[in-house]
Amino acid sequence: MADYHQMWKDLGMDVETHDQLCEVLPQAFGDVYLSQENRPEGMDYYNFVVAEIHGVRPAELIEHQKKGGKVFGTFCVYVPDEIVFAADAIATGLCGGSQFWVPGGEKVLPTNTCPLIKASVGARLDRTCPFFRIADMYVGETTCDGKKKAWEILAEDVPVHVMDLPQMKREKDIKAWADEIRIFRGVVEEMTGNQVTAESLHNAIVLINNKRRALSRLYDLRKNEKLPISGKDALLISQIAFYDDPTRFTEMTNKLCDELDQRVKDGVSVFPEGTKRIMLTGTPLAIPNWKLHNLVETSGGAVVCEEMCTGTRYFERLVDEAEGTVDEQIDHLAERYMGINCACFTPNSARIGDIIRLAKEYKVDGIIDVNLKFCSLYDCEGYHVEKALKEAGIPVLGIETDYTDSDAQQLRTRISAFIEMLNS
Ligand code: BJ8
Repeated sequence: MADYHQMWKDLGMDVETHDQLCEVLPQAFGDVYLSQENRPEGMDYYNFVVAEIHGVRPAELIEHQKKGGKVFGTFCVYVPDEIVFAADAIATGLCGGSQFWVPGGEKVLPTNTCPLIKASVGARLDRTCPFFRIADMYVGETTCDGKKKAWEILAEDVPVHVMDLPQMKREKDIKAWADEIRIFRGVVEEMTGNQVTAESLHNAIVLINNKRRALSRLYDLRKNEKLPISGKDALLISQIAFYDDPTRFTEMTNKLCDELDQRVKDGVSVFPEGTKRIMLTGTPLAIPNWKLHNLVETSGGAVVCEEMCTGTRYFERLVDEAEGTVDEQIDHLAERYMGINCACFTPNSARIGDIIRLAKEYKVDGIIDVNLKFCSLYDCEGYHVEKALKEAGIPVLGIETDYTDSDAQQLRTRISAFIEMLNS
């Protein structure tokens, strides 16, 4: 990575502690990613993004701010990036996926809080992530209890706007979410000094839909019997989608998909024939959480799909691109976003339908139901997920884990046994 120390100092970061993270990340990335054989050439771009993860994109965001632009940090796939981009601002994902930030979060949160929340709070309070320093405003939501309380803690340190997400999906809830988006529009307009117009919102909807189209194309390629790309690489792309420039990301992902199309035509696969096809479902895997994919793909399996927010929940279904008033377009946004099936909703039976549909589409042999430790929403929903999968005759393995490596060996044993069972 180039030298960004001055930029980090200017951001008020704890550069010394941050250096420790910079030291371990390349090794971890090399072990998990660069050791793979026959990777598509198009992955070079994403390798570069990771190598420069706290450099290139943060520098772009700072450049944008120097020109008077604003940056909004988000933590959930219900927050509509379209509103932010329509006001000439930039949205960037902020979810923390590393154990490195967890102890910082534990200084202010109970230990039995989900690691995603602890890492996100720790990254801000310990001043060890440039993205968390750069964002002018954080946008939270009322999805789970831990997050709701985390916003209150973060708000002591940085401006936070919280969107009130309904927890049911009746007609009135969709209307309520549209109203929340209208309030969010006002907040973004005030913060940026820019108007969200019918034209700018339409352009932003097309911009983000194009990103969804590219991801959808990538995932479709994973439906092939011969897999042109590993699950690990697909996960990395999904993770990068949250903070890369959307236009460039779409272009690079489509370019990669062109290469993968050719691989499919040539019958190239990155896994030996007969490798068991595994789908992951459950809580999101924020960057740099590659633990489970790495375990599966070094235990004789291939991850072919993620029914997760770092997966299909992020890109499935497009926002209606019909031109109209800002109000009409906000209604379209509410419709699309309320179609995401997170465990914070009750009932959430549509998610079960999604999992079974995806299992068929991706020709899945077995499913791993993943729960981040202390996420009671997905943990409790696991009852219905696993029951439905058993009824559908789809083998399932339920696991709970966190960001540490302490359970890696035990998980490897269980995952290997599961894959072996699928083979027998
Ligand atoms: S739409 S999954 S991104 S809330 S933080 S709920 S893991 S205890 S991240 Fe999420 Fe939006 Fe839902 Fe997706 Fe559980 Fe942890 Fe809460 Fe979490």
